[in-house]
Amino acid sequence: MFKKVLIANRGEIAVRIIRACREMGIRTVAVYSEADIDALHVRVADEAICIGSASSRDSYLHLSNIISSAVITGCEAIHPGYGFLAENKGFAELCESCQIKFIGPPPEVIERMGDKAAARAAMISAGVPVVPGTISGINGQREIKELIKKCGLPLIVKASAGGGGRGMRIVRSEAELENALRMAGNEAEAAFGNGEVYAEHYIEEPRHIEIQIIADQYGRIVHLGERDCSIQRRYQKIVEEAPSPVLKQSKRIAMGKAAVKAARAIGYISAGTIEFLLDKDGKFYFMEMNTRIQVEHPVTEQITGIDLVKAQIAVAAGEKLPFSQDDIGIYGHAIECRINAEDPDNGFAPSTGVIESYHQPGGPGIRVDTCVSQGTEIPPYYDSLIGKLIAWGRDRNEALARMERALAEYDIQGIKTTLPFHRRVMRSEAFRSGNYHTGFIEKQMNE
Ligand code: MV4
Repeated sequence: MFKKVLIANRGEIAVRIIRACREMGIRTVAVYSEADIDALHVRVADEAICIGSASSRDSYLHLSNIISSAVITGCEAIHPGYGFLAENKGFAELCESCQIKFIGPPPEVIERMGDKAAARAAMISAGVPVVPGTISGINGQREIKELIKKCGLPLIVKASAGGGGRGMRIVRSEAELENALRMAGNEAEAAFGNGEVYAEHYIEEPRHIEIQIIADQYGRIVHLGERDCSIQRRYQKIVEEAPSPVLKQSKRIAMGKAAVKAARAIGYISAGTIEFLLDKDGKFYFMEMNTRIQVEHPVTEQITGIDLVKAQIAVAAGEKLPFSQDDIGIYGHAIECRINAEDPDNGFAPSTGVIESYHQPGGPGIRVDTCVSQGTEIPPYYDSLIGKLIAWGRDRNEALARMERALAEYDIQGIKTTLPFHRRVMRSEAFRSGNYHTGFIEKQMNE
């Protein structure tokens, strides 16, 4: 096992990873920007190194400063968390060339899944269901009629380098297609320096259901069930739950098998997530693969009892997965609310400043993963996620009741947060019934 690991991240996920390391007897090195000198991840790590000024580009995204910090402190591995360098192939390669283990999949796998058209092509070869559409990226001469025949209307044009909803265009009539291709291509070129786009049939009001997998170096790949992440706003997840309130056991098994097949086909190692769209007929299609630990991993941990971050570190250190598919059980139900420093009454605008008073919930079935407390200053430079509230219950009703109880206890003063919005979501008929889709927030929560 590693003796010392550097955590190339900040916020709640850095704290989460440091906790896993401590339980495993691994020493930790935090890195921080000048804006994070008083941050919790700096305080709870064994050592900490300042890597640059507040701007992410000069600190948490600064490859050489981070690598140098790992080298001079004698770290054998780097955990990138999510965001920042977690899906940066160049960073994973740099780690490898410095004989530092990158806690994540091989660089080629990061690259392949980062190209959404290439990922789609890989899934077709692997026999994993994808939405009808183009085989790979489309460039230059695009045959409009041919595309419509392949995809069917409505269709969606996506950027190969995109993901998470950036650079997409929905097309409802043949007349719109040419313009959409050009616009999406230009947008993608400007945003990613890569104008390649591809097209798929557009599935109306789908559910977003993703399967967590974990794979070791010896070919053992296990899935840990699904998370339903259909409660999103502008492609940002807000609430996640596991298991999905609508998935039948036979479908769960089929999606788990498809996810394992996908992971095996691309030589996946580490923790990863296969995202699927589920249509109204209950058919599922591969959408994207995320090659990192995700924000919403705790709901899976709560219902399986598996510590995903510890498992991820163990397989990176060359250990065999200590459990097989038959050992995985699903116990009860978990819901996660993302607590963002945003003002839901003002278009979810980021809210910065000092937390004047802070009281967090506890008690049966409640888990809070956070990096803030009374007196914490929320800087304007980074993601607005300040914590995650996770409720577990023996069934969905108990998890929901605990979540409502915990949301009522949670009190944060001094900045605006998404807490009031979550209280409304939990009260809504659509959420309570479990019968919601990815258009829920836009459709139902507009007062
Ligand atoms: C789709 C789709 C319907 N059909 N692809 C949005 C984010 C990006 N990861 C892909 N997205 C979608 N792709 C096809 N063929 C609908 C969405 C989509 C969506 C997906 C997941 C969660 C929320 C969403 C909200 C709007 C659209």
